[in-house]
Amino acid sequence: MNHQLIFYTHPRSRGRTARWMLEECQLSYQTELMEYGTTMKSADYLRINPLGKVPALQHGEQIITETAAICAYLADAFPAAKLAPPTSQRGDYYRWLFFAAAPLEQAITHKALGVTLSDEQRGFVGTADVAQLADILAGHLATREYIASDQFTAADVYVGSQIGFGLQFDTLPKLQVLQDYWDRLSARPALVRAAELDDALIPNN
Ligand SMILES: N[C@@H](CCC(=O)N[C@@H](CS)C(=O)NCC(=O)O)C(=O)O
Repeated sequence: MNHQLIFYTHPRSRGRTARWMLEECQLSYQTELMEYGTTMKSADYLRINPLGKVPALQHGEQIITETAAICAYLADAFPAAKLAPPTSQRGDYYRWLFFAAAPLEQAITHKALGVTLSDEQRGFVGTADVAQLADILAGHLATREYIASDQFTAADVYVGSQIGFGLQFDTLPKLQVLQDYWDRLSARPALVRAAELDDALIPNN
């Protein structure tokens, strides 16, 4: 698939995770910088993402929104990067990608907003207490280097980003296993490169 990649993002957004994934794949791509409230809500961009949110990725005729989906898509579209396990061994890969995209993200968001759900509401929304989710992640990561296989995959990009942001913004408990995992990931050259590219786009940085 030799199509042009167009990456719609803002340097202070979940787009940082998608850029990390693009850099892990060592891809050339065009960055379209979108601004909150203006170009993100323009008619042109709403044709890319009707939610008017970033990140989004255009690859030929494919348009992908949702950061977890962008990570999974790139791993499949560019197999040379070896960022997805073989199809028959994707149990942990899908499990933890979706765990981070749904219950974990919901719980982190509730914590950031100071929203406390009743037990009944929690059952309905399909998430749990952020401390319980952090314990589950830490239990899984206690005996392994990477989340979904014995090698680094796109699931580490996405789950790792959620953990990294959670530790940075105090929305996840600072468990040593999570900190150690994040320390291992944040030393990766692709993440360092992605962060430099995004930071350079932040005015007065
Ligand atoms: N579920 C989406 C969420 C995307 C999202 O909420 N992006 C925020 C920035 S982190 C955004 O673009 N907000 C702009 C707005 O809602 O106007 C994902 O995982 O990519």
